[in-house]
Amino acid sequence: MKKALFNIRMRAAQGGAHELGGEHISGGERITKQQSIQQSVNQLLKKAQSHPRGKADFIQITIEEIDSREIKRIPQQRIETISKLSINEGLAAVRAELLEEGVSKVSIEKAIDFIQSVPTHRGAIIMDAQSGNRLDDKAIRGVRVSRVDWENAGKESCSKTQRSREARAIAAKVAHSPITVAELCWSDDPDYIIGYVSSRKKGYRRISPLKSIGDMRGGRVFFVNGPINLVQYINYLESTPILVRE
Ligand code: WAQ
Ligand code: MG
Repeated sequence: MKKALFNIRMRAAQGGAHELGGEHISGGERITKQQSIQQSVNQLLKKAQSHPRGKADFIQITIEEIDSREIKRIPQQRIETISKLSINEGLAAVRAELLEEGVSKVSIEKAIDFIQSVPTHRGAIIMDAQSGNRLDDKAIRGVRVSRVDWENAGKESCSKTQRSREARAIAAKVAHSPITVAELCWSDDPDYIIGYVSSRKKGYRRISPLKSIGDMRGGRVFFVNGPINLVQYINYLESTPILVRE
């Protein structure tokens, strides 16, 4: 018998729904079995309701069955930790890692500028790794990576490690696409100053600090070498169900 799996996703905003101009507070993704739906919904609701970015007045939780035959299982990435003493040194490490991935200096600066700008986007932007031009047309919504989780999700412990786990699941899915050159991310949560550079070849490099406590700016950039099939790439990121092996 085929075991049904469900994708659960949450988005929360303040000042109304995102599409009505509300400010993004939080989002989350789970893939769970039928019997764990309630637990996952509770976890995501708790995340939305007790978020350091502020009080959400719009929360949407979507539950969708996914065909377990469509699910791909992929390996997790190698993790490296780069800890620096200052934000400037942290950002210098980001620049060095991205240069090694073949991302141009122009693109690197545009990506950092983008993540340091407001308003915060709900999803990621897709950027040409050479020109630094933004390639997607998703405006402030950005591209939301969905349908991704750890293979044995639901067993995680505290919320501190949970944040890194969620980020590593997203990064593994993004890096698994041959279209992705590299990803740059840091949190938009004011209490979390660690970010990462990730790629299929070199894995997941946690880098800190990339901002100061209290800073609400953060975001994600996926670098690609153009021209790409944008529709196919976004479809993979949003819709292909992926479980990351522990
Ligand atoms: N798909 C695309 N972009 C997303 C997604 C998603 N599913 N979720 C978040 N983003 C974008 C969005 O612009 C957010 O503003 C930004 O990324 C940051 O999201 O190992 O917590 O969920 O300790 O705040 C890095 C962990 C944590 C480093 C990153 O991101 C480590 C984090 P957040
Ligand atoms: Mg956040």
